[in-house]
Amino acid sequence: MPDSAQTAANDLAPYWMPFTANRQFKRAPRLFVAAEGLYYTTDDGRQVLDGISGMWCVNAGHGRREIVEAIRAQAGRMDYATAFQMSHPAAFELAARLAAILPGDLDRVFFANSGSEAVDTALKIALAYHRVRGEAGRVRFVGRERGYHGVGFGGVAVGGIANNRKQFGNMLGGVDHLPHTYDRSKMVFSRGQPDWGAHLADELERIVALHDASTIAAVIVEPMAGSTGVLVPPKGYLERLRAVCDRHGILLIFDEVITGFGRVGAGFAAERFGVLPDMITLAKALTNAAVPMSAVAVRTGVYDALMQGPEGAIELFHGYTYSAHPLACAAALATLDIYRRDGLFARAAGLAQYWEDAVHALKGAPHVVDLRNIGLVGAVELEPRAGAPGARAYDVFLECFRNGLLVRQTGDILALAPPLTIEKTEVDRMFETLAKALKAVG
Ligand code: PXG
Repeated sequence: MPDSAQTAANDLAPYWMPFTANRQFKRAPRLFVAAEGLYYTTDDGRQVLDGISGMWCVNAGHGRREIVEAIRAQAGRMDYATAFQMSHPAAFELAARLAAILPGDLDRVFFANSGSEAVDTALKIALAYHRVRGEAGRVRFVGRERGYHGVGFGGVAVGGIANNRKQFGNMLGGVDHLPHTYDRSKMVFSRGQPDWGAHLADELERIVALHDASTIAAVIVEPMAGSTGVLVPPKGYLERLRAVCDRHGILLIFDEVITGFGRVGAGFAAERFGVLPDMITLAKALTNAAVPMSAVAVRTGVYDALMQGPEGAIELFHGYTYSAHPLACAAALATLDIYRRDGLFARAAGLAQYWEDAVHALKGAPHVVDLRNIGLVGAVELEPRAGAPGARAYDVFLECFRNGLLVRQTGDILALAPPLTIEKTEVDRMFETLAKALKAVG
């Protein structure tokens, strides 16, 4: 690197990092400079096993040539075309390909660029759907405690994370929350779905009774809560949520930004758990994270309800400059090709038992108070250090990083979600590194 570029790279001040302790990070930066397969290379030349698939998104592993080539070819052919009153063939092809693999009649697809935008889009579609059907009073949303739905004003409001609101207040009114589904005393060390907790879905009946069904537009949940520490849905819970929504004409939205594309042991959580929502939000692994892109898949009935009025009228006043961006479409199509050709969803499902055993082998390791798993997702929950919530898990995260493993720390929980291409030997390596780190950290 020329001297001037080196100096610029060394000046860490200008970059305001997202969801990061900026001052702490900049005192001891951790930088990746390359990625291939399951491994990153750090700026000091070390290999680090990607135990979290980037951030729940690189499901096919890093640096897939087919995806890189598809992006390169598309960029050379046509860099951009507006999505408003114009389009390009790959957008239609991608929507059709998604419709073909999504469960049920989730066959209409709206494109955006991030999970947060997909969530905003789904919430707006829910409002528009009820309005066009003459139920304009349905303006309330129901989310869930410990839910994460991105950082838009809608997403933080329906989300159930106080920290994401306390700096900004809650600008979207009319939101209520279901209780989260985690109770350690009832489900500690459950393998897969806990047996206890289906009844928590009935809390929706209480919320409906409180506000009246005629005021509620939609319920939004992550089928498996990812960001707040891998909360696997209790057996029967999602089914009951669906039944209550049906009873009251409330739309059910599954936020599958994390769970989509093979992560939980099927193509989608809706499929894995056998519950069909009215909308699904997707992002992350849609393009294997190579280009930002998200989508909302909508059941045909919801779409059809909005195809009203004069044919020349815009049916939904919503969209983004980069909706269905050509580079993102190219990346997504190449990604779907890999998922299909390599059978990656089935591969992940096939590895899930081995993974589960590896996760639960940490039982009895220092500080471990709970272990959770579903598909190729795992969580290790630690006893917090007295008076210092999160500190112990952060130290484990650092220790793992020093020893060549990237995990995700959230509070006192470590989340694990490797690329679906991982081999058993690398699963073993992940858990050996983690076990050593747990012993090393006080
Ligand atoms: N919904 C869900 C379920 C998510 O997990 C979003 C929406 C927002 O997506 P965007 O693309 O706007 O970031 C997410 C994002 C973590 C972590 O620590 C999880 C996410 C993002 C960053 C960190 O688990 N998920």
